[in-house]
Amino acid sequence: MPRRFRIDRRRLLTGAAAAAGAPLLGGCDKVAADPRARHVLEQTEVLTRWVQRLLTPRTALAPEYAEEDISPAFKPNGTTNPDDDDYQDMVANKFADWRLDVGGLVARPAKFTMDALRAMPSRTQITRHDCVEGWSCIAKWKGAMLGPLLRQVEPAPNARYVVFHCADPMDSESMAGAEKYYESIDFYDAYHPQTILAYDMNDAPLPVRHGAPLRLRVERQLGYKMAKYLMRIELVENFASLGAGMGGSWEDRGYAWYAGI
Ligand SMILES: Nc1nc2c(c(=O)[nH]1)N[C@H]1C(S)=C(S)[C@@H](COP(=O)(O)O)O[C@H]1N2
Ligand SMILES: [Mo]
Repeated sequence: MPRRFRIDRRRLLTGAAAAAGAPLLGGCDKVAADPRARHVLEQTEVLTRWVQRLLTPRTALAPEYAEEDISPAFKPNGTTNPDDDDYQDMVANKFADWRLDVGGLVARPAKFTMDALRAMPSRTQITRHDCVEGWSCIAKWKGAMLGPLLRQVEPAPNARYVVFHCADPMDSESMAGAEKYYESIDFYDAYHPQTILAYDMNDAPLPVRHGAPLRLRVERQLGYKMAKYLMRIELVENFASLGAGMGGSWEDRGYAWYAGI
């Protein structure tokens, strides 16, 4: 178990204790006087995450299904064919030149070919994808487990989040500037056994509409966290330098960063 887990576990318990005590104190002033509690109260989202994690074991798996449960037609959503010249060149070249670039706060930055990823520890899982828009589909996913990949690049002690940079430009009507889809998760989810970088869907290479050549599966969260068209993974200490600073393209537009289900 990585050391980070033990640290976060302690933080989790401290935070939950502060949160649980908050309503009993009656007055907000008292709560606000405790810097730890104030921190919790200022971040309701962090609180939700803590409570959820207290109620479900950290290692709990998302439900898995049988082959016969697989949806005959899995709905593609969001970007289904990135409007990006570099990406289209890769499609034309069958992704022969594609590499997954892993860097940021790591001791050993690396570029992974698809062959290298396919040779890494993998997991296959039949899971249900829940989109925030209200639909669900079940599929079988196979991919490289993110945990072993991260251990290989050696996260720096101050790395707190794993950021996924995608190939597709976000529609910039709602926000200024040319920005590409990005998402982030913390190390709880990064080291979760069902968190994989999926290259196969239903026993075939991931099709373009579902994120070829590689997409994230983070099974205990909603669909928008599952970044498709992965190009680069970056370990960071915070989100300040990314987009509008909320940790993801949809988060920058008001969605919750922690989308637990
Ligand atoms: N790069 C990228 N990843 C993305 C999206 C996107 O538009 N671009 N849409 C998200 C949303 S909202 C959902 S529900 C799922 C859809 O995945 P699917 O196309 O395989 O159904 O991808 C998520 N990941
Ligand atoms: Mo979604």
